[in-house]
Amino acid sequence: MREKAEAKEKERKRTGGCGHVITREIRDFTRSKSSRPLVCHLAALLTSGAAVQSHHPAKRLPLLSSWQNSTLRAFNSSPVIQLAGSNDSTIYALSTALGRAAIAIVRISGPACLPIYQALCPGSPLPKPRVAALRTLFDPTQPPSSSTVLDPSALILFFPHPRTVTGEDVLELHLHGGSAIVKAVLAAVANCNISEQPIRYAEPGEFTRRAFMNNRLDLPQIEALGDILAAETEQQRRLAVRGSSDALSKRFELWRQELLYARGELEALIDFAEDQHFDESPRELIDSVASQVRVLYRQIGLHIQNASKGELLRSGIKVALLGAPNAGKSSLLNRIVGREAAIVSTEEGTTRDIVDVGVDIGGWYCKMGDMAGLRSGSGNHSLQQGGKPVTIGAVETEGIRRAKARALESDVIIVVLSLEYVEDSKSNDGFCQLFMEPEVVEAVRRCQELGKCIILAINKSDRLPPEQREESGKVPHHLVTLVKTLLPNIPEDQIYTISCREAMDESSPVTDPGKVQTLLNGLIANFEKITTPLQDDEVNNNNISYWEDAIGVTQRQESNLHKCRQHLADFLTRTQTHAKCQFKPHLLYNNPTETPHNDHDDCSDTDGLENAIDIVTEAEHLRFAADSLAKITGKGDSGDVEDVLGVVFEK
Ligand SMILES: Nc1nc2c(ncn2[C@@H]2O[C@H](COP(=O)(O)OP(=O)(O)O)[C@@H](O)[C@H]2O)c(=O)[nH]1
Ligand SMILES: [Mg+2]
Repeated sequence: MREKAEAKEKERKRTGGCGHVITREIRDFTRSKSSRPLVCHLAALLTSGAAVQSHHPAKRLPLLSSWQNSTLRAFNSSPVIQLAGSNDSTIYALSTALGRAAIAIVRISGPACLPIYQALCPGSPLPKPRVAALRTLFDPTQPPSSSTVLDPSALILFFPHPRTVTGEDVLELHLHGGSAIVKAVLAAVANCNISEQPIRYAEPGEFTRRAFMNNRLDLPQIEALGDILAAETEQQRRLAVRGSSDALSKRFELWRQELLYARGELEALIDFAEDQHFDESPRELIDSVASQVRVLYRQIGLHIQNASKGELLRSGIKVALLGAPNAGKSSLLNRIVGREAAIVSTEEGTTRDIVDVGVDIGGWYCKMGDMAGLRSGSGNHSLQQGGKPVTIGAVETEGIRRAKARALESDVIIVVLSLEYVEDSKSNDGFCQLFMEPEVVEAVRRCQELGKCIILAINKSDRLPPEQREESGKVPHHLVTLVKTLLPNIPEDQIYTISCREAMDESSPVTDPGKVQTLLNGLIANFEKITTPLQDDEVNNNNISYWEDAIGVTQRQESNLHKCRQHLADFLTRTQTHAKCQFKPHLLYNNPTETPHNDHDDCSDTDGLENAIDIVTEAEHLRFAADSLAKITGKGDSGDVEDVLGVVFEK
C-alpha cells in the first residue's frame, strides 16, 4: 500500500499535482518546508503573524485580518510578465486632442528619449529631471539656424525611468498648439534617425500597455483610467477616481494570497499527513479552511452586488416614465432635460417608441426613457379617460409592449398620473379627478413585484382647486388615499404632485414652479439609495470607504469574481457535504480523476469511506478560485494576461 502511495505521489509531483498543476508559489511554499514538520512550518508562520490552526477555536485568527501580512510576505510574487511588443522601440504620440489649441503635448517614451532631445534641441542642456524648461525646437535633419526652428519656445519635461508613467524614460514636449507646429514636430521626432533605436508612432493604448508591463499600473487601475477619461458626471468622476487607486487590486491580490495559503495548508496535509503526527485532525484542518473560505465567499458576493451598483454610475441609471397617454410623460421629460426632447401633444399615442435621453441629474447619469402611454381595452378598442372609445393600432400596441418591457428593465420608474377634468352632466360643470389607468396600475404592480424603485408623480396639479393647493409642500390627503387604494405599497414619501405646465413658466416668482425640482430631489434621494454600497458588518466593520471601493468593480472583474465564487462554492459544498467523512493519508495521495471509493481495498478499515474527501481535488478548487482573481489583476500564473490585456485595451 505504501509503495502504491509513493508511486502516486511521485507521479503527482511529476505532473505538478496529479494533473492539477500546482502553482509555483504553492510548490515553493510546501516544498521549501518539506524537511520540517508541518507544525514547525506553521509555527514559523505564526511568529510572523499568520493565522494558523489552533486547537482552541477562539484562538484562531480570522482569515481576513490575519492572513494579510504574513502570507503576502510568504507568497509575494510580482512576476515580470513578458508581453508581445515589449522591445527597445521608442514610441511617441500627440497626447492632447487634435485641433487648434493653446498647448499641444507630444509624449515620447523609451530608450531614445535623450537622443531625441539632443536632436531636437542641439547644444541645449537637458532640463533637470521633472523640472520644466523652455527650449527652441529645431528640425533635426538640418543644421540649427533661425530658418530651421520648429517651435521657438516649447516647454520640455524629462522624466528619467523607472519612476515614470510608463516605467521608461519619458520626454514631454509642450508645444504651441497650432496644427502646423504639431505636425512639424511629430515629423521631426520620426526623423530623429537615431541608429539602431527604432522610433515609431505609438499604437492605441501602448503607453498604458508599457505602464502595465513595467508594473507601473495594474489591470484594475488601467480600467479605472478608461473610466476617468470617459467620466461625464460627478458620480462617474468619483467612481473613476476611487478606482484609480490600487486599493481594489491590493484587495484582490490579498484574497488570492489567502486562497494560495489555504491551498498551501491542504497541500501540506497531503505532503506530511502520513509522516507527521498532527495535533489537529485533518477534519479540523479542513473545517478551519472551509470556515475561512466561507468569509471570503460572502465578501466576494457583496463585491459582486456592489459592482452592479457601480455599473449604475458608470453606464447610467435607467429611468422609465410610465403612465397613461396624455398624463404628461413627454412634458415631464422635456422639463427635466430642459429642451423639447419629446413631442408633447394632446393627441393620444403621440409617443410611439421609446425616446431615450441621457441626462445628468444632480451628478448622476441617467438614461431617461419616455415611452408610449399604456391604455387598456378589449380587442382594438379602449375607453379613453373622456369615455369615448378609441382604436389602438398595431404600432401603438407594439409601443405599449415595449413600454412595459422597458419599465421592467429599468432601475427607477417614475409613474406619471394626471388630474383630469370629468364632466358632471347634472351640474353641467366639471370636476378634477385623479386618473389611474388599469393598465398602468397593473404594470406598476409588476414592477413592485420585481423590487423596482418606484416614484409617483401626479401631474397637472394646476387643476387642483386653490384650497387643496395651499397644503403647501404636501400631497393632498385625498389623492394619497386614492393612490393607496389601488397601489397600497407605494410609500407616501414617494408620491409627489407636479405641474409641468407651471414648471414651464420662467417668469414665475415661485422658486420651484410646478415642483418638478422637488420631484427631482426625491429622484436623487432614490439614486443615492440604490447606489449606496452594501456592507458586511463582520468584515471591515463600519469602514464605509472599504465598501465604496467595492463599487468600482468593473464588469470584467465581476465576471471573474463570479467564477472565483463558484469555485469557492464547489469547495464549500464538497467539504460540507462530507462533513462526517473520514480522512486517511493514503486517500490524500489518490489520483483525483479516480473517485475515492475506487480504492476500497486500500482503505477497507475506514468507516464512511464513500464519503471521503479527495483533498487534492478540493485544493484544486481553491487554485481555480485564485486563478480567477489572478485574471483580474494580471498577476500570478493564470497565463492569460495577454487575453485580459486585449479586453482592457480594446476599450
Ligand atoms: N394643465 C396641464 N396640462 C398639462 C400638463 N402637463 C402636460 N399637459 C398637457 O397634457 C397633454 C399631454 O401631454 P404629453 O406630455 O404629451 O403627455 P404624454 O402622452 O404622457 O407624453 C398636452 O396637451 C400637455 O400640454 C400640466 O402640468 N398641466
Ligand atoms: Mg408622450
